[in-house]
Amino acid sequence: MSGDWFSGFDLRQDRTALIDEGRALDYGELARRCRAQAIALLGDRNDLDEERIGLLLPAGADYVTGLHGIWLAGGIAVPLSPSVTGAELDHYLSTAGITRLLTGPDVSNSVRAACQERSVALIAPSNNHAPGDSALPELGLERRAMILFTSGTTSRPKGVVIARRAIQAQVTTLMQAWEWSAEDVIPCFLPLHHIHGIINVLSCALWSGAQVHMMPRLEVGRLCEEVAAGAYSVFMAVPTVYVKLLEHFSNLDSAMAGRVKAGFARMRLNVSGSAACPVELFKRWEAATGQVLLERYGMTEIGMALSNPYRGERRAGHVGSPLPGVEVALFDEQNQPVTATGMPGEIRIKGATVFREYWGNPEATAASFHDGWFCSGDVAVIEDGYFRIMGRSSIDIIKSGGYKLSALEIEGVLLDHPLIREVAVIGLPDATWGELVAAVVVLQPGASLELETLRAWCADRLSPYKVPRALHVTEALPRNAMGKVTKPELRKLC
Ligand code: MCA
Ligand code: AMP
Repeated sequence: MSGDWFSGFDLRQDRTALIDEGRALDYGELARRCRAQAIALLGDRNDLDEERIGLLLPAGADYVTGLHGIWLAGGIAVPLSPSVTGAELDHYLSTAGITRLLTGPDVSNSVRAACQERSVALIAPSNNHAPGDSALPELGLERRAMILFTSGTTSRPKGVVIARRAIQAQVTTLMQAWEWSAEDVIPCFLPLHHIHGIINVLSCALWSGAQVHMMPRLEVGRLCEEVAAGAYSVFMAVPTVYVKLLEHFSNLDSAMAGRVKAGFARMRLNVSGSAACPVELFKRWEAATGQVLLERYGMTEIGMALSNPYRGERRAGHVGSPLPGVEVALFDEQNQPVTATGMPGEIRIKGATVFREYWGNPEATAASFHDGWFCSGDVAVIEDGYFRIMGRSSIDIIKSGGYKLSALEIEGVLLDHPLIREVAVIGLPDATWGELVAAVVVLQPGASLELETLRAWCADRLSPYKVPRALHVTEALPRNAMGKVTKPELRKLC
């Protein structure tokens, strides 16, 4: 993989790869910096031998050279959320056995403390020296390259291990299906600790020789000005971003709104994914911009699996059909393939794009596969060859603004609150965020608790997007005969 990727960087030399804070970086310079970073990481070693190196940097050139530097030196990159709290970081450091954290000078005290506690060295990007002709290791496709933490049906996030072969397969299937080319220009504002930002946006673009405009966070106003100026040809986002853009259009004067919409109309592709795109949103986006959103379906463990066609009918409310090289089928609860049209089944996936394992968790890895198929936990039907997602098999997974959150993880944290005796966390439907985190709590006798007090208490324990947005205090949680909280009933309370 490194051969393909970096020879690609070298071949393109003078073409712009990245725009970072208004500065252009060409592929030749990017390749040089990646090698310099790899050599700095290697020190006097020949190969990092899958050393886990955390990456805690905003979207920018240092992030890209850090990621590729780790890959070139034979390490495993562990990209982390810039909003990570000390407690969350401690779990990532210990689970993945991270030894060094590549980060900037303005790292928070809680991150410093968590690293100190685990003897993890904080290192700064080092990519400005001439790399010379020092040798980099020869790396095969089976080498593990990345660990991404994902929340699920367990209380703490699991580390999804992705080997070079899977990265290559994930990137190349999308390049083929969505017809990426070196002429493309894309903004990169999605977080760079998830597949959507890392693979679909950044890696597909760089592998194709395209141009990426790095944005540490979504700034809708600035983005729209650039869109109006015709900066981009491809746009990828979660449904929440399209909702926010439509809201923004309605606040612009009509001339500017017209220019922004025309900017979107001129692009060759607008993609939506990471969470269900409501049919209503699909239609509103088409009415505003003329763009028919291409909705696709993926998961941290498998990259992208299903996509509406680039050429052909893109069907609202559907996620399309299997991508090239990805096998996808529906199975019933007896593990039998579902063959009848319109019958629901669990989406299962096979192919080179699938992850290797959950780091250090063979039980969870084994439990997530059946007969070689990865079991997604998502339920779908197939209609005229188009998959339609019906829901998830677990009520404990919440999708908020494209982030996958574990109700159990949030409950575990809230239970430490001194006034909370029992808690159940659920996702409430929300037009902007898809789902919003809501906590239903039973308090200690005589206690009272306000949402804002709880949110403030959560601030240094949970990333902002996991913090409950709604709080409901109740006398007792509804439970079934087995004593298990019946979460569907809770929705009626909120
Ligand atoms: C921000 N906030 C959120 C979320 N994001 N609350 C709940 N859910 C969220 N997702 C909070 C902020 O902390 C803040 O809280 C308030 O909302 C407003 O923040 P704002 O600045 O307006 O939000 P934003 O910065 O514009 O973020 C919205 C966002 C972001 C751009 C949609 O959530 C985002 O980047 N989501 C994408 C996640 C993603 O890439 N997922 C892919 C994983 P307060 O007011 O209290 O300060 S899934 C994946 O990779 C698979 C493979 C796939 O299929 O793609
Ligand atoms: P993550 O593990 O964070 O990558 O999230 C993957 C999950 O996001 C999948 O298992 C689905 O539940 C959900 N997802 C991704 N894309 C879509 C989509 N287009 N429609 C509905 N759900 C989606």
